[in-house]
Amino acid sequence: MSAAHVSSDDIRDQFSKAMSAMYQQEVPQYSALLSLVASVNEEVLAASPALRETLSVHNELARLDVERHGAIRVGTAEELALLRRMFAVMGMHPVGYYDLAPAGVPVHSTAFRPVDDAALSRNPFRVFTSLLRLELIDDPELREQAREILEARRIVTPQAVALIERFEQQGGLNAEQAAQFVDQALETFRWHEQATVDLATYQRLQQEHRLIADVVCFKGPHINHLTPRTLDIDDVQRRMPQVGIDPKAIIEGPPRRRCPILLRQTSFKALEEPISFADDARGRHTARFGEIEQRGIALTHAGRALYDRLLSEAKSAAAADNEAHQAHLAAVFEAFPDDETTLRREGLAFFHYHAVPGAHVAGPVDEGDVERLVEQGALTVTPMIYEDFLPVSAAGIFQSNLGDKGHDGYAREANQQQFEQALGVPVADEVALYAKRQQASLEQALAQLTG
Ligand code: OOG
Ligand code: NI
Repeated sequence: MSAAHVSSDDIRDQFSKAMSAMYQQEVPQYSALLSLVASVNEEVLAASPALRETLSVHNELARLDVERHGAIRVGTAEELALLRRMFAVMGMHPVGYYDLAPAGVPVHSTAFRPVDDAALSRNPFRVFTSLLRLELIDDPELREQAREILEARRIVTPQAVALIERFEQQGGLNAEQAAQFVDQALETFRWHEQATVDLATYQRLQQEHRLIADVVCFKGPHINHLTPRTLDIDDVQRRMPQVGIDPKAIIEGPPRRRCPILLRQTSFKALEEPISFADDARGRHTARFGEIEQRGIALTHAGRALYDRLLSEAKSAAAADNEAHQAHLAAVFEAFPDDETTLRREGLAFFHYHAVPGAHVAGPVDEGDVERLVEQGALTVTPMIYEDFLPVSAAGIFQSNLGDKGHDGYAREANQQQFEQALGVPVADEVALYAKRQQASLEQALAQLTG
């Protein structure tokens, strides 16, 4: 990157802000959700100076108000591959593979997100991106029709394509090009109230699966939700109805804990919006919603296996409402250690290590000395935040927006290889990324202590 180039982190920051402004304008209820989240966050901070202090030490206060993620759904391999190149301009790379077919949603997905410490701390904006699995449409004629409709559309403007190519050739964009890129990239995610198909086609696709109609019948992959970060998701869930927002029934993910783990999410139900069809018929489409998230510590393979086991244990007794669900979850999750030291010593979660400024130890030290150095106060440890998604939670979010008429699970196998072929590159392994960052922080901290 030359000095004249804007950093990808800055482009992502500009883009996420532009996307938020566009979505607030398109979906006023989302603005209402943002205000509620802002009040709850302020109240939490006012009530807990200690939390404010921790957040400010970890440089978290400034980015509390930036959206944490959005989601889109695309129809073809070519679209997915082109968006991969678009997101790369913003320093967002495909991490993780999520198979939603078992939950009756005919897509598989990845998250485009920043990967290194500096980029994540600058702006962690990520986009959960799903690829429709057309092969799951049983009716061959409908499948072919959907394919043709998708092949005829262009979801990225020619100007954006040119700027992506510019970026790839030059290794960066200058300020003017970056601003143009943000403007043009935004066009891909805009809502179109005019469907590209006639009413009958829409209905046939809708009948096959509501999600298929949503992906196939429009000019592009409209952003279907954005998600701010809250400091108290239980409070936001409780208060949504008070501001006229209809929340989904339960908060997805782990229960409330002293040491929050992974990711908790809830959303408001998708709005019914007026649309018109190519034959001038009028109708309504339900796709767009708002979501909130609260993130906790990233788990190792062992921690994740324990989480998955407890979650499925808890699921076998599905609860009637959120309060009952949370109480039941909390009881089952008593088996999950809930203090940082145990999580670390048992290798259940990932941490950042820091050398205490001014501390010095006579070397050599290695990883076997970590416990002793922490006890001596030479090393400090902070939780590494989970940056990814959870397939069971994602399925719950999808399903809450698909109405009563859910779909049985598709029996077809997950097909990461097919997804990666469409994407054009393998997805990164999220657990390996956390492990690498933890290791790097430890090596750096030990080097500082003995340096
Ligand atoms: C994506 C649903 C999943 C999440 O946060 O887990 C999701 C979609 O509806 O397209 O956004
Ligand atoms: Ni989401």
